[in-house]
Amino acid sequence: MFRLFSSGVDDLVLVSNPSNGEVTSQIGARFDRELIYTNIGEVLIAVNPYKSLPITGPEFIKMYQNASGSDASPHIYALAERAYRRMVDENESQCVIISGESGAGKTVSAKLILQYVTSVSPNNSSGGSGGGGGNGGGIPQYDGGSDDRPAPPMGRGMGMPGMVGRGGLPTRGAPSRGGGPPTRGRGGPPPPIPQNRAAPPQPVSSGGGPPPVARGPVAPPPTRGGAPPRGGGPPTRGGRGGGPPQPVPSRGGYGGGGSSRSVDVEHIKKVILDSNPLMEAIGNAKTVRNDNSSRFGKYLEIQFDDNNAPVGGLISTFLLEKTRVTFQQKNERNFHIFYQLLGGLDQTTRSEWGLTQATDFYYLAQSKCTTVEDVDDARDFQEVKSAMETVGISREEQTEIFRILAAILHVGNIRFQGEAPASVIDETPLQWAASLLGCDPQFLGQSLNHRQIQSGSARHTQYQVPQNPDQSAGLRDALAKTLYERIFDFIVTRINKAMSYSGNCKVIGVLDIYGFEVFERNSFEQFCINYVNERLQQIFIDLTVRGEQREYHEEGMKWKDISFFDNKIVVDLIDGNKPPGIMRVLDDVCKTVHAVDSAAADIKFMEKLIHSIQSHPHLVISNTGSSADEFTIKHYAGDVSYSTEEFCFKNNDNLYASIVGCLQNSTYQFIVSLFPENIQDNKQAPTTSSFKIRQSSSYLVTRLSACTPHYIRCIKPNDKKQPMNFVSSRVEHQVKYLGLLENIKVKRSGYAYRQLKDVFLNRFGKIMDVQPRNVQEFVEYITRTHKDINADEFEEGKTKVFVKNPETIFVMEDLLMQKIDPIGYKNRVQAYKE
Ligand code: AD9
Ligand code: MG
Repeated sequence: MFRLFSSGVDDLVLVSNPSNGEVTSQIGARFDRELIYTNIGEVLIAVNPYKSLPITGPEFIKMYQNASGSDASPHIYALAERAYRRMVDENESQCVIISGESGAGKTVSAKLILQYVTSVSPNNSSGGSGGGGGNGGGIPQYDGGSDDRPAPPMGRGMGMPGMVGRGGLPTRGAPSRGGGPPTRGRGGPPPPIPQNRAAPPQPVSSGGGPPPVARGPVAPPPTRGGAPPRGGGPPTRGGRGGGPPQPVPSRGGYGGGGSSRSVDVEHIKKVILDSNPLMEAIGNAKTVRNDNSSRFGKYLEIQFDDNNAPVGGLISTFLLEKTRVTFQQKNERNFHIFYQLLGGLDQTTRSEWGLTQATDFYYLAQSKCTTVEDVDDARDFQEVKSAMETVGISREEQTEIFRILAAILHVGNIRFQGEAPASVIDETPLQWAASLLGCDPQFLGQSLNHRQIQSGSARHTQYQVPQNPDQSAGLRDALAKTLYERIFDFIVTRINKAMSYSGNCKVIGVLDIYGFEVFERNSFEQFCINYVNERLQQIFIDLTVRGEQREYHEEGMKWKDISFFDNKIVVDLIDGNKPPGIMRVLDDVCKTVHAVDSAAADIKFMEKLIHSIQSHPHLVISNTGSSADEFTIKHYAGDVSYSTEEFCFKNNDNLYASIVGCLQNSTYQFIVSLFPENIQDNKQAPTTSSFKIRQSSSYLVTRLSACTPHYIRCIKPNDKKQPMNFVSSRVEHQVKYLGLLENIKVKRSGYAYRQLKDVFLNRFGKIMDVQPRNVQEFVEYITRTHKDINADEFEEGKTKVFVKNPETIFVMEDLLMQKIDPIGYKNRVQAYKE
C-alpha cells in the first residue's frame, strides 16, 4: 500500500526541501515498498523490517559485486562493496561504523557486511608475505607481533567497561598459592568427575595444576538433581591421552616455523563467521527491546593481505554488561549461554553438576522469563560448541567453561541471614558452588561473609571485616560477575588467537556497539554507554559535516557554514580535565573516599559535582540539596537523567581480594589461570571503570580515525518488533537525533561532486571537440551549449573543481557517453524505454 507522499528517493540529498518530517516521509515511502535502504550520499540508512526480505544471499552478493558504485541501488552490500573495493584499489584500511538504538538492526547489519566481505574476497593468501611488523594500510598497530602481543591500551576488562584485545588475558605460569588453603577436617573427595561417560567425552583439568584431590570440598548433598555419582575418582592428568584429540586449527604453515606464511584463508573465514554465534551466546540476551540484544560493544577488524584475502582478525570488546549475570529486569533474560547450557547439556553432566531447570536458579528465575519465542536454546548450544571447536577451544576447556557457568548458577542461590558475619541460610547451593569451583566450601563461605580490607599508608595491614547479609550478597554477586567476565575474556582471547596474523595487512573494521540508551532509571552503565555514543557521534560529525566544511574552507571556496550541533561540549562535560568533567570528579571522589560505604561516597560525589560544575548548559541538577541523587545530561540524542546510586561502587569496580584468593586456590587449574593477578601487590593503583572507558574509547577513536569510514545509520520503525510497521513519530525522533538533516543539508548546499582539476578535465573535457585548457574554458563551453546548466553550478577551489547538483554530473556523464560511445548510448536509451 502506498502512502500519499512520493514514493521516495534513493538518495535523500535529492530531497529539495529537507526537514525532519520530509526525510521521515521519504524513508517511510520507500519502506512501504520494502525498500529498507536509503542513501545520504555515502551514508546508508537501514530501517529494520522485522521480517526476512528476499534481498540478501549469494545472488544479491553477485549482483552488487558486479555493479559499479553509482549504478547500485542503496543496499548494505553496495556499501560493503564500496568499502572492500576502496581497500583493494587504494590500499587503505576501511571501517564500517554502525549506529542506532537497541533493536534497530546493527548486529544484523554487521553480519551482512561480514558475509559480503568473506564471500567476495579470494580464498587464498598471497603467501610468503614475510615477517611481522608493519602494515600497509596506515592503521596504527600496537604491535605487529605474535599472539602474545601486548593488549591495546585498555586494560583487560576487569571493570564493567573493560575492553579486551588480543592477548588480553595474560596467562599465568605457576599459580602462586600463597598461604595454602584453609584446611578443615572435612576432607572428603570432591564430587568426582566420571571418566567413562558416554557422550561427549569430557576430560577435565587441562593441565598444570595438581589433580583435584588434595583438598576436600565436601560433596554437595544430593538435592534436586540427585546425588552426584561417586564413581570414577579424580581425573588424572596423565589420562588426557584418552580424550578426544584437541582440535587444532589448521592454518597451513602458520606458526610452523617455515618461511612461507601462507594462511588457511578458508579457515580464517570460518572463524570470522563462526565467532558470531559464540560471541552472541556469551554476550547477547533477550531484553524488552530486542530478543537478541548485544550487551557489549564489539569492534572486529578483518585483516587482509596483499592478495586482499582475509588472513586474520582482531576483536575488541567493551562495556560488557556484567550486571546482567546477577540481575535482569522483568521479562528480560540473562545471557543466552545459561539457557543453552541447561537445554543442551547431556543428562549425566546435568545431574553431576546439580543442574535442574532455569526456574530453580535465582539468577535466571527473578525476571520471570526463561524462554524466547522462536529460539531453541538446546539447538543453539550445539552450534556454540561447534563454534568453540572452530576457534580451537578444546573439549576439555569447554567442560571447564561450562562447569564454571553451572557454578555461577549455584552461587546465585546462596542466601544469607543474621548478624555480621552473615550465615548461609541453606548450605546446599554453597556446597554445589564450592565443588564446581574446586574450592573448600568453608573457605568460599568465608570469602563471602568477610571482606578483606587493606589499610595503613602502604596498605600492608589487612583486616577481615565481617559482612552483614546484604553486604555478603554483594560479594556473592561480585563473585558471579567476575567469574563470568573472566570466561568472556577467555573466549574473546581464544577467538583472537585463532585469527591472529602478524604479516603486512590492511583492515576492514566493523563496529557494532550498543546504541544510546534511555531507561526509566539510568545508572552508571547507561552513563558509560551514552558517553561512548557521544564520542562516536563526534567522529560522525567530524567526518560528514565539519570535515566537509573544512575542505571548502581549505579550498578557499565561497561557503557559508551550515550550523549544526557540535556535541564536543557534551563530551567535554563528561570527560574533560580542565575544567574537570563528571568522570574526573567521580574518580577524585573514588580515590579519596573509602569505598566501604558506597552510599556515603555517592553523596560526596554529588556534592562535589554541584560544587565543581556549577553551571553548564548541558548539565541539569534540579535538586541541589543534601538529598540530591540525580543529574541530567542534555545529550545530543536527548536528555537523560542518571541516578547516582552506586556510581562510586561501580566506578571502583573492586576485585575483592578474598574472592580472588579463594579462586586462586581452586583445584581446577583452569580457574586458577583465569586469576593471574597478584592480590598481595598493593602498589598498583586500582584503575577506575570510567578511566578504562575513557581509554578504550580513545583507542577506538584512534583506530577508526585511521580508516576511511563508512556509515550505517540503523532505524527502528516501531517498538513492538512488528514486521513492516512504520511508526512515523518513532522514526522522526531517530532522524532528528541521528543528525540526518544536517548531514543532508551540508551535502545539498555543499557540492555533490568534487574532483582534482586535472582528473576532471581529463574526463569531462572529452565532451568538447578540443580538450579544454582549464576549468573556465570547460564551464564556458558547457553552459553555452546546454542552456539548462548554470555557471554557478561549478566552483573552482585551489586544487579541485566542485559541482553542486548531482543532476549536473548525470547530464555530463550522459554527454560524455554520447560522445565516446554513441552506439552503446543509443542501445542503453532504447533498453531503458522498453
Ligand atoms: V542492540 O543495541 O544489540 O539491542 P541491534 O543490534 O541494533 O540491537 P539487531 O541487529 O539485533 O538489533 O536486530 C534486532 C532484530 O531485528 C533481529 O533479531 C531481527 O529479528 C530483526 N532485524 C534486524 N535487521 C533486520 C533485517 N535487515 N532484516 C530482517 C531484521 N530482520
Ligand atoms: Mg546488537
